[in-house]
Formats: sequence, C-alpha cells, structure tokens
Amino acid sequence: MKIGIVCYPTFGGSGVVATELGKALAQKGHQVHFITYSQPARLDFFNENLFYHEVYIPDYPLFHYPPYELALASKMVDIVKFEKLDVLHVHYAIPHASAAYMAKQILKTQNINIPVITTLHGTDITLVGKDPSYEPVVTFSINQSDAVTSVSDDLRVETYKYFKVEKEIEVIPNFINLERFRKQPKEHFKAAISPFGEKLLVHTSNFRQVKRVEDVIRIFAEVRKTVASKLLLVGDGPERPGIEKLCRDLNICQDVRFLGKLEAVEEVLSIADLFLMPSEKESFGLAALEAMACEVPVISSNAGGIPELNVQGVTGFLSNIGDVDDMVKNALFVLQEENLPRFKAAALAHAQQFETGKIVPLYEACYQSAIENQRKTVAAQA
Ligand code: GMT
Repeated sequence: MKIGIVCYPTFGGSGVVATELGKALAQKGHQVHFITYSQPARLDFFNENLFYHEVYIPDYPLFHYPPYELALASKMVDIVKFEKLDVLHVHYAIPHASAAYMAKQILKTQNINIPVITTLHGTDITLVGKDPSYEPVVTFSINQSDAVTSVSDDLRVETYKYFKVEKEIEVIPNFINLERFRKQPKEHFKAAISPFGEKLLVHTSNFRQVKRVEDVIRIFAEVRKTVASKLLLVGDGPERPGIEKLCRDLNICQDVRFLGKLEAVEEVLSIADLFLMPSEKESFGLAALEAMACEVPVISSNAGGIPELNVQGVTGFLSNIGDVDDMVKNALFVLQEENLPRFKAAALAHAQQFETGKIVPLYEACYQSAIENQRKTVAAQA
C-alpha cells in the first residue's frame, strides 16, 4: 500500500507512535509518506520506502496566526495526487482530522477518493479536544473519517462520553519495538550513577501539568528515606523550573538528575529499578510500556488507559491519582530484594504482548478495510 501519515514531528507520544508505525510499515514493504512541518524526531534511518514531505507555511504580515491547517490540507492534496496514495492516516485529531477532511473533499472534486483513518491519542480528546473552542470541529471530523482508532478502551469510552460520535472506534493499543527497547548491559553507566548500589527510579515525560511530576518528586523524597536511591528525570517541559525548585526545597538535589530530552531513553531504562507514572490523564502510557520492555516495573496512577497496561500486583501497582502515600508504600514493596526480580520479569512478559509485530497488522487490516469500503461506495454511486 501507499500510505500517507500525518503527525506531530516532536517527541510526544502520538508522534512517536506515528513514526514507529511508519517505519514498521516501510520495513514490511509498504511505501510510507510522512506529511508534517518538520522531520519526525524518530525518523532517523534510511529506508527506500520512507519519504518525508515538509509542510511549508508562507509568512505574511496579516497572519497573526499562520494557517497551518490550510497549508497541511493543501500538502495532503498534492502528495495524494502526485504519489498516488491509497490511504491517509492522521494521528491526533487536532488539527489533522479536519485538515484531512478538507483534503478529502478537494480530492473528491477531482475524482480521487482517498480513505482517511483518524487515530485518537489522548489529550486531543480528554483535554484540548473537548474544549468548546474545538469540540464541534473535532466531533465533525471524527464522524467524517472513514475509520477511527483509539489507543485504549478507556479513550474509546471517553470519546463516546464527550463527543457525539456515531462512528465505530477500534482500539489499537500502542506498541513497542523490543529490539530497541530491551535491557542492555550498561553496568558502567549504573556504577557511575549509583556508585553504592543505590536503587534507580526513573520518570520520563514532557513535564506538563497532567504528568504530575511534583508527585514523582514527593514519592522519591519519601522512598529515599528508607531505601538508598537516586532519581533520573528524562524529558523537559513547562513544569521543570517548579520541579527544580521543589527538589531544592526538599533538599534532595544531590540524588536527582535532570537528563533533559534524551533520545536513547532505553539506555537509562536499562539501569532502572522502578518507573514512576503518577499522571492525571494518560490514554495509554507509552513511556511506561517502554520501561516495562526494559524490565522495569511501574508505579502509576490508575488514570485513563494505564490499567490496560500496568497490571496491579504483577507488573507494578496502581493508586488513585494524587495518592502519593500509597505510591510510596507500593514503591517500597516492589524495591525489596525478594520482590524486585519477579516484578521485573512480569513487566517484560507483559510488554511482549504489545510487540510491534502483533499490533502493526491491526493497522494494516484497518487500512485494507477502509480502502475496500471506499471502493464499494464509489462503485455503488457510479
Ligand atoms: O502527553 C503526552 O504523553 C503526549 C501525548 C501525545 O499525543 O503526543 O501522548 C498521548 O499519546 C500517547 C501515544 O498514543 C499515549 O501513550 C499517551 O498516554 C497519551 N498522553 C496522554 O493521554 C496524556
């Protein structure tokens, strides 16, 4: 198939899923065309089936807000026509689903019928999407998509709850490349970070409010009173200055390392003992899956789709959002020498269920059926 993928090119989860999907599809022989405003962060290797088309927004003094959606729709029209794409797959509803709708309508006037698949990732529904500023457009463009997928059952339910969506939503969970995300021998790195065998707790996120990074710090501050440990923070975002201040206030800076936006996150996860994800909202929790694949158990909240990934008492523990005391209690239990090995093994075993090879065929089947339905509709109208 010739597949167009529209996504955010940044390190965010939806962009990561879209890029890894495109890479996996290209390796299976499909031709994949990324359409976005800059090179996707994880589009980092050459494959003859992978193409990247940059959306260019001409500057004009009148444009206080540059009309990205129009430039994107125009680019989609151009690429679908020139590359003869079979299907367009847009990740994150805003503004990709409505831009795709516009592109589809333009192409229709030229007798080109392109099916559009929309994948809902999380905040496009649970946070930004349901804001009245966007809701009517989000509802409309989801309903106009030829197929809709969501990354967890919880997100599917939330979508039906907040939007008048009539379309069937298929759940296709996040997936993981187990060749990249696996526990690697990084003993020298571990010795440098925790020279006295301290336990290593890790959190990775975009440091936004929904991630509750403050809870991460408070959990760690309590855990280190009982178990000698260090905290590694991967990622960056608006909450970081406040978090740095909190570390100073709690006088724990000597045991906390801010590593910033690291690309090789699997190297950090390879030396970790525990992953912390106390999020307020989390449609799936890709960062936790990456940790589990590297044999790291997870202490998390029970927000959104996390319970579909982290199995209570098996791969880690879940607590109510904001229940720092319970998370501390659970973390101390998992970190006990007699418990840690079985949690690590279970984390990996469960992550294997989300392996790329098991999930990508679900997207391929979704494309095939959308293309088939489109053909039937066109034939019926002829
Ligand atoms: O906030 C983030 O984690 C980024 C966000 C995104 O859309 O880029 O991630 C969402 O999509 C990921 C991939 O499907 C999910 O694993 C994350 O759980 C989800 N984040 C939230 O729902 C907050």
